[in-house]
Amino acid sequence: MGKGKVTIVGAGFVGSTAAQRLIEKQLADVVLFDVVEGMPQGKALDMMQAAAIEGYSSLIFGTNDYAETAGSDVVVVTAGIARKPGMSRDDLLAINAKIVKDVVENILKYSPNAIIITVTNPLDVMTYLAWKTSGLPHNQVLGMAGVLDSARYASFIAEAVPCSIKDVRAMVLGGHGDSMVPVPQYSTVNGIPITQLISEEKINEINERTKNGGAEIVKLLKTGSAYYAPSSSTVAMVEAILLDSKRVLPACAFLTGQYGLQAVYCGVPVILGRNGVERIVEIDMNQKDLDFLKSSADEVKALSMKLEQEKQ
Ligand code: TXD
Repeated sequence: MGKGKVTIVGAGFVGSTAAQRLIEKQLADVVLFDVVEGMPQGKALDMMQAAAIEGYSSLIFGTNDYAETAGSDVVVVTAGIARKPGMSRDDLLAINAKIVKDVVENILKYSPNAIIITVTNPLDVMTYLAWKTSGLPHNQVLGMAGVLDSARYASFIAEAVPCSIKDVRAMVLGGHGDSMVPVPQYSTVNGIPITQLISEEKINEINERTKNGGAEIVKLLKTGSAYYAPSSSTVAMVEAILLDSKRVLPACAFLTGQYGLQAVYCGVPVILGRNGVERIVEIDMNQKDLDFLKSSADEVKALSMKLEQEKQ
């Protein structure tokens, strides 16, 4: 495959940091879109000038015009507002729904066959909405959350053992909210289950910290939410798609009966390649975790329905 084209909609903290990581890795040329006039152009110019020192040859272009996004292979949607202290991800529902719908409609005019990765919160519902609005096959519309939640889990595991984070493989499934499901039995240090390395009490503590990982950072920052790890996570997904590398990553994907869940977007392990979600991997889970996954999916479904009712 030749050099790809990636559009990032929303040139805020997550969007611009993801753009920077993408061009530094020379994965694709990037179009950075935002509704704020001049801002994406300014950031893109700044990053283009950094290329003289960093030595990357990917191009980045900032715009307020959707026409410039034409022919994108992958479109990342980070447009919206971020959480403020005390706000839940769901408080963002109505505002961000309007934005995401508008973004997807415009993107499709110029890139009718793109793979869309949503990042905007509340993540699972926004991914459902993006898919509904797009009319695309569901393998082409997915959301970023599990990679981030698993990265947070991995960092807490490495700290608790303690061991190199390079050897940690962590798994967090479910919705991107308070009901996410860290899965210790599938989390390992170089193949060794963490249950053999960390006490049950400490694992429970880490699980809770993972679930509140986003809120912990929001509270510290006071304005805005996390963006370094979120942008890394997004770029890992874009990379797997552009390079068709078939990585197994947790992502928010449309379920058609897997895990006993029907017609809902939820975080599960998937195989990511050039066609987006190429397979949903069903792993054996204990009943307790399956119940958690189901209630997490039920919450997403309830919010998606609330959104549809509000539209009417
Ligand atoms: O795990 C995850 N999925 C997440 C999600 C991790 C981190 C952040 N998460 C969510 O992503 C967060 O709750 C927000 O909903 C989005 C974006 O977070 P970010 O921190 O980047 O927010 P910013 O800095 O406020 O950037 C949002 C940009 C800003 O520049 C706006 O001008 C722009 O979105 N915006 C728009 N762009 C295009 N089109 C429209 N309509 C629009 N409205 C706002």
